[in-house]
Amino acid sequence: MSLRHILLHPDPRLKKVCDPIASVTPEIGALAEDMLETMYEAPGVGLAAPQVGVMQRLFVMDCVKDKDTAAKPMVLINPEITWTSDESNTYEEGCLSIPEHYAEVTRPARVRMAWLGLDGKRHEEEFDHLWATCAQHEFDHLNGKLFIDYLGPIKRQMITRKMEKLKRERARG
Ligand code: K2U
Ligand code: ZN
Repeated sequence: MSLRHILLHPDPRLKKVCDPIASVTPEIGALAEDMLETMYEAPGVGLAAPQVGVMQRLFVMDCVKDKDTAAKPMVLINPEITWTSDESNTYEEGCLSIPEHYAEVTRPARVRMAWLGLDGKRHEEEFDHLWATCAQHEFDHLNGKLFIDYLGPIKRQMITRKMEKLKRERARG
């Protein structure tokens, strides 16, 4: 297992539509393992493959936050949204590719997703609460969409300008 570098916005790779995964290979398994390790270390509750520079349709998530509850790491390959609730939920979202910026995003409160598991089988599950928000946030990443894309142009541009400054400062070391 190894930690992967998380790309920071703005980066053209974070705006691309990712490619489907043809088969669950040992390399995909290793990538998923690295992504889970990177997510827990960040820390975060989700991470999508394009955030670590892999332009393939895979994300991981574990939204268990209670330390007395067993972790529930999930790996979703070629995920599809099969149903969304009419009810909405507004959550103050962040993103590991846009650190220290948060904004309210409204999404369907519940969502059903179908995906290919590391076991090679098809899975389908309904998510609610933070799981639903996270799953939709990660699914957006696979289509090159960031949570700031739901904001107005002024706020989105302000965040982008601040991230450009942060990247310039980090590049100077
Ligand atoms: O995709 C990512 O950048 C991972 C996000 C996923 C996420 C964003 C918003 C709401 C839920 C999940 C990271 O986990 S951001 C850190 C974080 C941690 C706990 C709750 C919300 C955000
Ligand atoms: Zn994100």
